[in-house]
Amino acid sequence: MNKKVYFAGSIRGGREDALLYRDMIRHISRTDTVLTEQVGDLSRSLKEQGREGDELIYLQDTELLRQCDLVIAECTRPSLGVGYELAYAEKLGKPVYIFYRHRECELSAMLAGNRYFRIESYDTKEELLKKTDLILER
Ligand code: 6K6
Repeated sequence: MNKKVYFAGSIRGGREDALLYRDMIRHISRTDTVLTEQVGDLSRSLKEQGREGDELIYLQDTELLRQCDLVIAECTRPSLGVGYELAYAEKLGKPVYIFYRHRECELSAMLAGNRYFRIESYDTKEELLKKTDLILER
């Protein structure tokens, strides 16, 4: 089924995993629609856009959260924006799937302790993509 996926990943929290986000977005896009392709865009500037630019991002992303069927987040790199999006999605009752590399980070207790979230750890990109396929019922 063609699902509308809100993919969340760190931007100002740090771009170390941006290539991985791009590959995940490409993988999901083979059968489903990713509403947030910019998260995997390596060419975009991270600089503040000013209050108005940031307000547009906030308004657009919260609207996309209302539109999506589910949220998939990669949370190895901690990000205030991603944490906010996950709580927002929970309030909207959207299914939320969280991935992280357990060898590289200690997931926040505010995520790990919340049974609403479906949390999966992984080691390799191949494992991550296989687990993503299961979520998308491929
Ligand atoms: C820069 C790089 C790619 O896009 C940009 C422009 N900025 C943003 N555009 C769209 N969504 C954004 C932007 N900055 C943050 N977000 C949202 O917050 C995304 O949906 C991410 O999942 C999350 C990242 O938050 P931070 O706190 O790491 O920036």
